[in-house]
Amino acid sequence: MADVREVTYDLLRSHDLTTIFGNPGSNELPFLAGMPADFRYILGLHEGAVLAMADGYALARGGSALVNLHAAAGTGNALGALTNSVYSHSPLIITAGQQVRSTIGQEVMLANVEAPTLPKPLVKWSCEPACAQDVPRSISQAIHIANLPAKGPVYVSVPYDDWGREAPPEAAHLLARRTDAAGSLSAAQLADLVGALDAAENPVLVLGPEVDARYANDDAVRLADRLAAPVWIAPSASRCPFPTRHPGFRGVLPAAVRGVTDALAGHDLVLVVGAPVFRYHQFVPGEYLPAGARLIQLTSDPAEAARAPMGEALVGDVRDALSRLAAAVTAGRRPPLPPLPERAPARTSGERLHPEELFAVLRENAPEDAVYVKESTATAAAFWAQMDLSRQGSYFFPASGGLGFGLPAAVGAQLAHDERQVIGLIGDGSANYGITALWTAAQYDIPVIIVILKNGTYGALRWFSKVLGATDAPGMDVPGIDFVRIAGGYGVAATAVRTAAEFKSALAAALRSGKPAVIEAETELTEP
Ligand code: TZD
Ligand code: CA
Repeated sequence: MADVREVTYDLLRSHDLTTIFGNPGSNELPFLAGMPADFRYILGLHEGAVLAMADGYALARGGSALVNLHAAAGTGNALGALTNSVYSHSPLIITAGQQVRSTIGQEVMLANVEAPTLPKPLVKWSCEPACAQDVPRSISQAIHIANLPAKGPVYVSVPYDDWGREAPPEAAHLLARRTDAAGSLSAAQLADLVGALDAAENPVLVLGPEVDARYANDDAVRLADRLAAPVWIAPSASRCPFPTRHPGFRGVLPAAVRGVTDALAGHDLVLVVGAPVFRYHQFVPGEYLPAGARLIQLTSDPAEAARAPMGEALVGDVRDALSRLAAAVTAGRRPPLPPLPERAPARTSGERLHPEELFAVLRENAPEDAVYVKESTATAAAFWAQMDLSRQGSYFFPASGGLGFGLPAAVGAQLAHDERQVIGLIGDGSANYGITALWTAAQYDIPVIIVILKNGTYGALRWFSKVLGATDAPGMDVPGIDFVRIAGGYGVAATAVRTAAEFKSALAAALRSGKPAVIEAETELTEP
């Protein structure tokens, strides 16, 4: 008879979860000992990096990822990173080792007291199975919950003496279980929506991360073309759902109430697809919508639909909705939009490399299908001004705003992508939260390129401090960090550059090397 551990490995294999991102402890060793040969273990040195690597892997792969943490301490270290997985709807299956079942109540060392409560409210679901025999079914339940809409992370705590117990025969059914969502708009809902779009004088599309996550970018382009409507990316963009050189592309909406309303002025219908309404950041109160505008949101997430402060919402699959809308709306009601004006040349500054120059070098020299994981907060405007992104899955940014995602997520994304170069664009502040992922890149030979934009300060906070009138707050600068030596210490080749020409040649060398590389670029401070 198979034991709980064997059945669990079979179950994980049946869901293509054969990569384990983890950092082990005593509670996890009984599960990990004798790991089957078709599984691989990716060791991260801090659980924040472990979780963000798994997240990057899941996002790039368009699937779920398995994480194994050590009890409460390991879970606690991962929670900051987990805030991003909530808002990127990453179906992470997080397991944590627990002390021997009969000793948890005594609070022995490394017992995870109230384990299922610990990761709340960040996880969609959490549990510690009621008995060893229910471990495989509980993990199966976790996997299905994580992957059904709205997707999101889940957590299962497993006492380590459970693994060797006999599994019940009915656990075999779990290996064949499949669940799938079937949330399409009804014919009547579709007809209403088509009617609204056809009747609108001046409709606008606002696209969010779910469009890119559902590989619906081309459907969005078809809809925009048929409507000849402009397209914005929803505020606080964590992905890029629309080609940035398309005639309709207008940029990323500002993350403030008044900024959104001003940008959408003149539109009578705002169709928001695959985004919350809205993820604001700066508090700039005002009217939530331009006068006379109707807002309709399409999302797979009932919570996103319910918590919006205005508008109507339809909950269902956004890809299905976009492709059916694109086929059904009346084309040719407006003349096609003219091509975008030529891009302004990259800004320069006297002394230091301007981020726009750096991004222009990337645009011209990195592979056209490169994947960018960005976590440099003061360079948002520079990035969107200079980059061309045209493909699905080309851009990832921390979805909750929690730093420590970017560098490890770039490593995880590169692990998922044999065929696309992943380039991390990481601030000299952000880099530190997940820096240990460099060691994982070196040890597992993951050829990610990490560009560290070194302006010596928490640039976005410098800008925010002006917005909030708090310019004399302490703790806003990060001078004196040598990333070349840090990267070298973790086993990753690194170079420092100061000019666009130096960056161009360092980038070319990194691309040629097929090895992980860090490029530290001294850059000018800019505003987001
Ligand atoms: N800690 C965590 C975990 N997440 C955060 N978002 C912050 C602190 C606050 N924070 C921001 O929101 S932006 C920022 C901080 C510290 C500055 C990041 O600096 P950077 O990038 O060097 O990475 P820029 O380009 O200089 O802004
Ligand atoms: Ca910085």
